[in-house]
Amino acid sequence: MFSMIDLYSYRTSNGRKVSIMLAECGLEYSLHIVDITAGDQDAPAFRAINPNGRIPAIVDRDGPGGEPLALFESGAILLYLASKTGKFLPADEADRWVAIQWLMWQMGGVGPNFGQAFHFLHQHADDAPADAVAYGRKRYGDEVRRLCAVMDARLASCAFLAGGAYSVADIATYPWVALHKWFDLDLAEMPHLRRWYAAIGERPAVQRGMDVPSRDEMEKHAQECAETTTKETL
Ligand SMILES: N[C@@H](CCC(=O)N[C@@H](CS)C(=O)NCC(=O)O)C(=O)O
Repeated sequence: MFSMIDLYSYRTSNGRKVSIMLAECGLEYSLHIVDITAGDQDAPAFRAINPNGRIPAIVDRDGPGGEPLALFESGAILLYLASKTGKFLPADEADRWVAIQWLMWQMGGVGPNFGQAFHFLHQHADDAPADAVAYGRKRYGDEVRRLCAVMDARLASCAFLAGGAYSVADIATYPWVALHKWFDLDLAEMPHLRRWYAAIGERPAVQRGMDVPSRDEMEKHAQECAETTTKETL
């Protein structure tokens, strides 16, 4: 099927934000797997779309004025898709700014700090000095717990991060909270966050978006890459 939107992504929290949003908006798209473990993000063709060399990115061939638009930064992509479809961003001006505020809070706080905590817990180099690893774990682990406490307090008085309505702020934050077990976070200790996490996890579009690329798609992509490499080296 021909789709107007190309999604460049991988099975990570930042990538999943956009696949959830596309599923929630009911937008068809063509998926291009960018294997960030194989360095695909540095390929010149991808750098032409995202000079920052990170997933996710999209190209909307039916962008503003009918012209193609390439976009990177998951927060910008969510706002663009919300503006394109009129979904998941409140129409009321004050409510809209509150939703943008919580989206920015995710982009500047949750994403970077959860990402660094994950690195120091699970991805650091084998020869990284033990005291540096311990320092990183404490610094970013403390920040992850603080951010979760902020969410739990906010969600004590609101159904969703931006208030009464599900929005891009929730879509951006959910895939990071979904990693809670990797951070040894016990959601039972944060009942409001746990309630929010369970409610969002029940949404069919969220379930579809979280599984992009699927394990089958990843395997197929890896096989295709191996075949291309074999042909090129013969
Ligand atoms: N602020 C960016 C962060 C993007 C980002 O860090 N993506 C990661 C995957 S979650 C990536 O592409 N990593 C590749 C690398 O580090 O080389 C966004 O939200 O889009």
